[in-house]
Amino acid sequence: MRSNDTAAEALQELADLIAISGGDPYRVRSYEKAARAVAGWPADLDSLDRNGLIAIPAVGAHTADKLLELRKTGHIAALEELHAQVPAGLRALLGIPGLGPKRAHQVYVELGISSMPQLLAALHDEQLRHLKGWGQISERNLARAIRQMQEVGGRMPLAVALDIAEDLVAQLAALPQVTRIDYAGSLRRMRDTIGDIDLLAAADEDPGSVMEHFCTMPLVDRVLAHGPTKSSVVTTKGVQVDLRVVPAAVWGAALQYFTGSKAHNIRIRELAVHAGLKLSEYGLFRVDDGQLLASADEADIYARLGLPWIPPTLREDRGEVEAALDDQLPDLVEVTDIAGDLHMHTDLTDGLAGLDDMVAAAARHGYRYCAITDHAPMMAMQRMTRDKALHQRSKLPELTRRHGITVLHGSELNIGADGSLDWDDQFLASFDVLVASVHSDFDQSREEMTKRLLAAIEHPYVNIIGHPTTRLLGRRPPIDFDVDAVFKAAARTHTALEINAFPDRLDINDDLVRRARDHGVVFAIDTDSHAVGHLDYIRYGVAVAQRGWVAADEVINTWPLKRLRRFLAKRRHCPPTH
Ligand code: DGT
Ligand code: CA
Ligand code: CA
Ligand code: ZN
Repeated sequence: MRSNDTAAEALQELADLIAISGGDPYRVRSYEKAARAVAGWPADLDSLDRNGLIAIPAVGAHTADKLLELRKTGHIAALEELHAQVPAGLRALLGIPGLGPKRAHQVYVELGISSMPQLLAALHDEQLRHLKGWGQISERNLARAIRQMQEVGGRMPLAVALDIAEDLVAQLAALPQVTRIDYAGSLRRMRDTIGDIDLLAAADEDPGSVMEHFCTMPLVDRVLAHGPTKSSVVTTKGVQVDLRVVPAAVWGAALQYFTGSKAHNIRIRELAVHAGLKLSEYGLFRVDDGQLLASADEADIYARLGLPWIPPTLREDRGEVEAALDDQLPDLVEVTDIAGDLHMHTDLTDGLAGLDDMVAAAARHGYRYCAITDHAPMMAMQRMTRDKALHQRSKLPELTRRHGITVLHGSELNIGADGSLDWDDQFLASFDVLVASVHSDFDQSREEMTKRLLAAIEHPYVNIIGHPTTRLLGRRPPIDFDVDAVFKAAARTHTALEINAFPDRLDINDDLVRRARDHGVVFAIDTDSHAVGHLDYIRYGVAVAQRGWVAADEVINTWPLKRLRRFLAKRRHCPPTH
């Protein structure tokens, strides 16, 4: 983990614990802001001296000293003190949307609740509605929020699992006995949430020592099983990791087997059986004489079954085996196909980095273009104005020259409860690109929500619908709307749907992407970056697109600038009819 992430986590925890213990809200906010700033800061924190730390926005002298203390001693004394005061289970309750630190403090002080089971019991007994400032509605909302959290179960977001897995893979790869190492399972298939992490290593000499090393790594909290070829551990963060060690000669068969999905493997094994073959994690064998046909290389196994290699992101038994048999596998979009990011924020609204830094970062990614899409005024907390937008626009030509990347001027509009948008149509027409998103009134009826989205899609100046379902993994369910009606309208009006790559959004998800494709919708894979480092999230958006069978040509931000501009300008000449 980057030292910035560790530090941000400590600051956020400090903020949470001060809030729960009823401390100064000003201090809470300032630690929260500092946590976000540190996480998004491009330079490695460990490389900065005290002045360098203070130069980070929202980090003052006081916070800088805390960060230095953390670096020197490995902990922050003030945080340790709070740990001793606040029951461990209480902080976990903060993760429940709608509870928040104030109410967590209240339920702890007034009802003695400091864990999820206690909270569920209090909900069951209808105790919460009687607390000051609550009532039946708050109680019902809390119950609903908890149900939503439980639906995600113990699964973690893809990005969290990938960070841990890449760290472990790098550590194990350093062992001389390990000749190959990779992650398999749902992680290799890049599902949006991951149950547990499956690692596969090849080692011909002393595999036991690889296991020994794995089970005693510093980030291991508990060992669930420790065997000669398979071990399972739980990390200090509560994540289960399985490691299997196999001989290099069966690497391909084992990788194929442990990548899954189970449903895909069942289909593949059926094919084998029909051909008089037997497939297992040890290889592909002929049934009659037991002859081994393939095992070292994954692609060989598919080839021996008469199939092209099937990309892991497709292995869900959603038609990929039939498509492979017919030689009709899609030519999937790849990260290297992305020519620009069309959804980026700056510190003019709620981003952390300035305009120049964001554009420079997009240029460093090798993009040919990017769009700056700061929030529009309807989100009142963003304090956007027409003048600010125009001033921002005036700086773009110079940035385009300086960084050698075309900077489009956009905005992320808010789709109001009635489907209306920010600003007047004349002003809207002056932007290069407009993203429109739902940011409020999530609880509308299906009819209202459908009408609302259709209104935005029908608006001739709206190019992209941002994070269309507004879901937040484990925190907010998707909004409810008539998916087919919305996708049909998007296809007809040439309005792209966003595949938002931000790790806790991944919105729309793979199933919806697939369904939108069937309607002929085109997509924009965007990061919704609020900091320089967020541009790297593009890989998660591309993974969702691949899982939805999307080819590069169906993604508007793979297109050359000229074609993109034609798409964006398409309906600008016909004035809105409302
Ligand atoms: P997850 O961990 O819930 O996100 O999903 P997976 O797909 O990683 O599932 P996991 O960890 O239970 O197993 C990893 C892979 O191992 C799975 O994708 C396919 C393979 N596998 C595990 N159990 C079976 C089984 O009973 N039959 C078959 N064919 N494959 C299995
Ligand atoms: Ca797994
Ligand atoms: Ca597993
Ligand atoms: Zn948004």
